Amino acid sequence: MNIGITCYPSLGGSGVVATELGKLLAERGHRVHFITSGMPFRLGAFHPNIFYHEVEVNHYDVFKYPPYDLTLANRMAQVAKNEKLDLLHVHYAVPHALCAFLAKQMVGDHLKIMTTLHGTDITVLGYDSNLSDMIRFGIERSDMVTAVSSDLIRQTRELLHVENEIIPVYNFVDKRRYYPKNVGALKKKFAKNGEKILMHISNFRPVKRVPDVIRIFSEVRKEVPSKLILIGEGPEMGLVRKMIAERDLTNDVCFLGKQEDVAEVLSLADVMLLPSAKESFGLVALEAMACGVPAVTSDAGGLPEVVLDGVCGYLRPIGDVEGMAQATIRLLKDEKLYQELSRNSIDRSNQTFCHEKIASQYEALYEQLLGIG
Ligand code: GMT
Repeated sequence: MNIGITCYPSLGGSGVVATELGKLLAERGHRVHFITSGMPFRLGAFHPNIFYHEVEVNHYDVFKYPPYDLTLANRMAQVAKNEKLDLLHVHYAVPHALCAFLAKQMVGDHLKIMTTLHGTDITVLGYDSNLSDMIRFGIERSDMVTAVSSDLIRQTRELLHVENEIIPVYNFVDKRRYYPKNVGALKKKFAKNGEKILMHISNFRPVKRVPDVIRIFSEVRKEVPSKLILIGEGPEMGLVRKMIAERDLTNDVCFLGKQEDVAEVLSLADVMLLPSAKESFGLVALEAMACGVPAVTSDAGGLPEVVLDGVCGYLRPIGDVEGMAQATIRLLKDEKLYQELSRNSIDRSNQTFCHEKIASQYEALYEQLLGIG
């Protein structure tokens, strides 16, 4: 198949999933065309079946706002014609589903559109009355719609009253790159006295509740000698640094900033913390699980579909700092329990969220969309 993929190319779960899926499809012999505003950051090495078509927005004086959406739609139509695309798979409803619809109007009905909903396109933007009708329209005009968890489907229906079918397709992790790595020597650099390591990775937006991470860590270290590694950057970083200083935690917290390849650092962690207020899936929890790192998370959104409580981590209500701290302490103090949850985490990520399995699921849906196979 000739497949066009559009996503946000910067750091973020939806871009990661779109890029990794494109790479898997290319490995399977499909020709994959990324149509994006920048090179997707996980694209990596050259592959003969992967093509990159940049969307360049011109800044004419007459425009107060650069017309990115129209330029993207035009580029999608151009690539669809020149490369004889069978379908456009767009990740994130706004503006991508709308741009794809416009491109389809330009090239003809044979171009099929699959839209994958990732979360904030619904759970945040869906509340914005300036956008909600447009998001619903984009979803309804797609030929096929998938979402990364059942909870996201529920929320899409509740919030936007969308009636067309939405198919659940979970996110995945590539077990050839995400597995427990031997990082003993590196671990000593962060925890030279053998302290346990808690980790949090996000875009530091309010929705991630990073201040809760600091509160949880503050409780845990009273009982278990431990360090905290924070990965990512974002608007709450100032507040987080202030909380760390106020609590006299500066020497126990390490900031690694934005990291392009977290597969290399995840094995440093003993526990992954993700206390989010909203999380349609929680890709970072899955990536940690694949490396044998149990996750302690909130029970927001799709997280209960990823992390099974008491099996491969612990889920506590949003804002239950004490509950998440106690669960972490329990896990870190009981080696037998820890090993069991770590093993279960690897098994679950390999079975339910295996890259091969999910790539085949998308491939089968493309074939259904195109009426082949
Ligand atoms: O987590 C974010 O804020 C980034 C966002 C994105 O669009 O990249 O992530 C969303 O999509 C990821 C991939 O499907 C999911 O794993 C995240 O749970 C989801 N984020 C939210 O729902 C807040």
